[in-house]
Amino acid sequence: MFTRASSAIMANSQEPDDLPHPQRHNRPRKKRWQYPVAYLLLALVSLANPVSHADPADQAPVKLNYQLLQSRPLKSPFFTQGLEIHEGQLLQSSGLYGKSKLVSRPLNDTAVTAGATWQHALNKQYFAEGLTVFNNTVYLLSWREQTLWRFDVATGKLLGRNTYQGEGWGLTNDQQHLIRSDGSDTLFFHDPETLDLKYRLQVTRNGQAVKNINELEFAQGLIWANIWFSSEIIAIDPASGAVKAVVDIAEFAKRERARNPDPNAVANGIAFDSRNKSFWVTGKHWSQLYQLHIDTDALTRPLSKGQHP
Ligand SMILES: [Ca+2]
Repeated sequence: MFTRASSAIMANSQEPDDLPHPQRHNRPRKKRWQYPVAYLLLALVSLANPVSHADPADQAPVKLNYQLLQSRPLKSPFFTQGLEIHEGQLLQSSGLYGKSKLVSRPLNDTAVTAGATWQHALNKQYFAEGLTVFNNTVYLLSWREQTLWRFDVATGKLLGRNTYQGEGWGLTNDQQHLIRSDGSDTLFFHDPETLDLKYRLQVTRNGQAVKNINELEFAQGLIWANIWFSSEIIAIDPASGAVKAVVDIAEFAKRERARNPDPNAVANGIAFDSRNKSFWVTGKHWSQLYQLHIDTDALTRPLSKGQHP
């Protein structure tokens, strides 16, 4: 079903020259030699102050509509912390101490109990968090244990582990870095091999910091993210950190809450299927996976320079 179209683009088409200039025609005319000097001074001022006149952080995000393509029951309860699709396999991690696990199974078989392609149960001292697949390796975060595991995506074989500073919430990658959230307004870009921290990116919406960033998904040149205790999914410009678009899946959150009043059963989990450009979303202890076609045509504004395609 479609949600009602609602564009939040703030039109600001009135250019300075459209404004009245009551004194424009009363100004004394400059001599011809003064113009090159004025332009030179303007150029020098611009070089000294390389600030864009159109700060993307100041622009309101676009509200994107979606179409529900299908919903699919999840028979096994997942306290979903990570969700990603790799070559038709759905990788899903589930949190909580003593219950944490990582499962890989065919995407078209989520409702069947025929079994997973492979799975791991974590030791009880670990709380599983976000995951991502890069170079045929599954990377899995832990919440406060500062441990990241690496598994072979095809077999599930443990390849190794790394440590990092801070908390692990969501994880994705841009084909160059692992991108981690920690529940704050900051995304952390790590070297996939060493896990060295390369840089941080603050996420802003209308110029204001966005906190509680949770599960992540890099798709269509943007970083899509759940916000803890919100039904809104934000789409972040990976170059500027500005929120470019918002998708609200409140109808599914309400539906799930009617089944399960647990206040912790919030929306969490975004997986992009590149084969048909659809998004699968779910939540913690949700009963369903929901496949959406998100209308990204509304993202007509050009993305920032340096952004990954
Ligand atoms: Ca994801």
